[in-house]
Amino acid sequence: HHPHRPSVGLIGAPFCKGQPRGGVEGGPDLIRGARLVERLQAGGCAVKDYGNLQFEEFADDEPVGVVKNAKAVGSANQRLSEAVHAIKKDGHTSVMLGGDHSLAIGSIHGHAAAVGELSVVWVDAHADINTPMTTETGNLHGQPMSFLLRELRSKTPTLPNFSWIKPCVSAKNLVYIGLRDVDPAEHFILKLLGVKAFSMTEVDQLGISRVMEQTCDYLCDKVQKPIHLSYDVDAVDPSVTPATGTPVIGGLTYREGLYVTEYLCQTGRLSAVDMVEVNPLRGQTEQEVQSTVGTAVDLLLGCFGRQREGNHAPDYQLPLP
Ligand code: 5AB
Ligand code: MN
Ligand code: MN
Ligand code: MN
Repeated sequence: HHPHRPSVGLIGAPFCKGQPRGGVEGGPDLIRGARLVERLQAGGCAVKDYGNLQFEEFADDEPVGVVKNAKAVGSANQRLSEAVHAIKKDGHTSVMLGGDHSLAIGSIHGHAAAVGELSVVWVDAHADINTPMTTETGNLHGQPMSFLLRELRSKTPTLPNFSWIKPCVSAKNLVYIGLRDVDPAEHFILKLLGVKAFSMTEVDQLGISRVMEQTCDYLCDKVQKPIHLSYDVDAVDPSVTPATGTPVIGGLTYREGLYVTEYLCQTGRLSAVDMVEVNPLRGQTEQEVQSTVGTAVDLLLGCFGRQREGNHAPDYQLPLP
């Protein structure tokens, strides 16, 4: 492989209990089936596939207030946290294939356990920062950031199987891109904590290049921390990624979505990536599923050095006549 390309440690998390719609557990194998590993390798990356995690089932996973499947989500994320921790200790850039976005709890927790302070770039139509007290749906895929932020520690009750979680992200090290469906309580929390957020309005105002410039100026200002990119495919417009659980009109174009990954790649600090919420059962047609999965793969290739201008190996030799 090319020495300047990172090695990728791939972990599949076929988990759906952070939300009510079946199918999202098919994400990891579907993304692998679109030849992710082969295409990363063709681009010069070394890839180690750690396979799919298996998760414990709970017969007695009663709602806690309105919050659903807490035991299953807590347990799955504890396993994922340990897996991502190990992948980082093995020296790879971690790639977690979801599964629903509640998995960001374990992925970010395990990443932070291995590297210490990190920056989080959260690309999503949604802020996923409801607490168990503010959630209206009870779905934990709308709450992961509330368990990870140090500033929200006193605002979140400890759910069953969540006691292992240590909040490990500071609000000043979090940037959102692509927001366009934020609940009132979430909007209050973003303002309360002063979280940096580029909603679709800012993407319209500034253009994606200045959004990324400002994202990195903001995060890079301080020490050069590793970056965790948590990419929800619903950040991209549903005309491009329709096969997802909570599509919202007015999203990033394919090109804007890809630009985010290309830009973060060239910082050289991308240390872990989540690709979540690909749900094959939410596509109306085979074409809708293929467009969603193909985009997810392209976004991951963008994270690992694929450029639209083209690429060639450092040792490329022009064939002679
Ligand atoms: B996703 C909503 N805010 O809390 C909630 O897809 C939607 O991981 C959450 O971003 C969407 O249920 C979760 C209404
Ligand atoms: Mn090579
Ligand atoms: Mn999300
Ligand atoms: Mn979302």
